[in-house]
Amino acid sequence: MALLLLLAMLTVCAAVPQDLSGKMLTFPQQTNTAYVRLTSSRQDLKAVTVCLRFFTDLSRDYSLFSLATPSIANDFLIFKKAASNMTEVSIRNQLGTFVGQNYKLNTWQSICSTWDSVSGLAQLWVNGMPSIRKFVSSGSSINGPIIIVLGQEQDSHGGGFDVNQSFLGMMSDVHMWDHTLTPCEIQDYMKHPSFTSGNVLNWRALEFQTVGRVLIENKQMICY
Ligand SMILES: *[C@@H]1O[C@H](CO)[C@@H](O)[C@H](O)[C@H]1NC(C)=O
Ligand SMILES: *[C@@H]1O[C@H](CO)[C@@H](O)[C@H](O)[C@H]1NC(C)=O
Ligand SMILES: [Ca+2]
Repeated sequence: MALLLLLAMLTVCAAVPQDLSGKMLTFPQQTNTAYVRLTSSRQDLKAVTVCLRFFTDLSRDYSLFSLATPSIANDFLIFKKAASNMTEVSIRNQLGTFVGQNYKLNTWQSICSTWDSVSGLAQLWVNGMPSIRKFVSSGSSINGPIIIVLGQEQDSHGGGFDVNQSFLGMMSDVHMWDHTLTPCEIQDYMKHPSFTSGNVLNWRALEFQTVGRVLIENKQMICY
């Protein structure tokens, strides 16, 4: 009996990885309740690369990728500012601001951010264009039970959402690595479909949970 109960609980708790190749997440409504929560068993990250593609018409602030640990809400945050071409990358609650990279509305865009805890340097890539390498935070790794949220920005571990920082639009190809990708590997992600999947988050085998109105749809191709 106890074994059956345990099995039943495991079935409910363990998210089964899904292959989302060719799919996108659609966030169709501005809310502070709809989001996607990504699961990773990793608890200690000395370096990080996050890449994703998105499509939006927002010209206010919004969150693209929000990773929180219990004591640090902005442990790895990619946050687009309303000011055109300005993005913040917050790591271990330290803020790095990147400017002058070309964002476009109503088209698919690729973004990647790298960071390592030894040098403390972060770098942001937008549609193939690199930023400067900027000091953000060094000396300690991202540590603790991590919660990753797409669609909302966490002000606390798994919550504290603000409708005015929510993401509206579509997102795809979310990958995360436990090391910094080289510039060539980043360009591979941006320009070729055959890049190597993330080893922390892998869109081709993603463990996730959607909450509220978020849809998984086939990625729309543009036909001419
Ligand atoms: C954004 O960046 C691009 C390329 O760097 C530039 O052409 C464009 O004028 C910038 N937009 C604004 C509003 O500064
Ligand atoms: C969101 O922004 C709108 C428009 O600026 C404002 O009226 C509203 O109070 C904001 N909501 C929150 C929760 O901050
Ligand atoms: Ca916030």
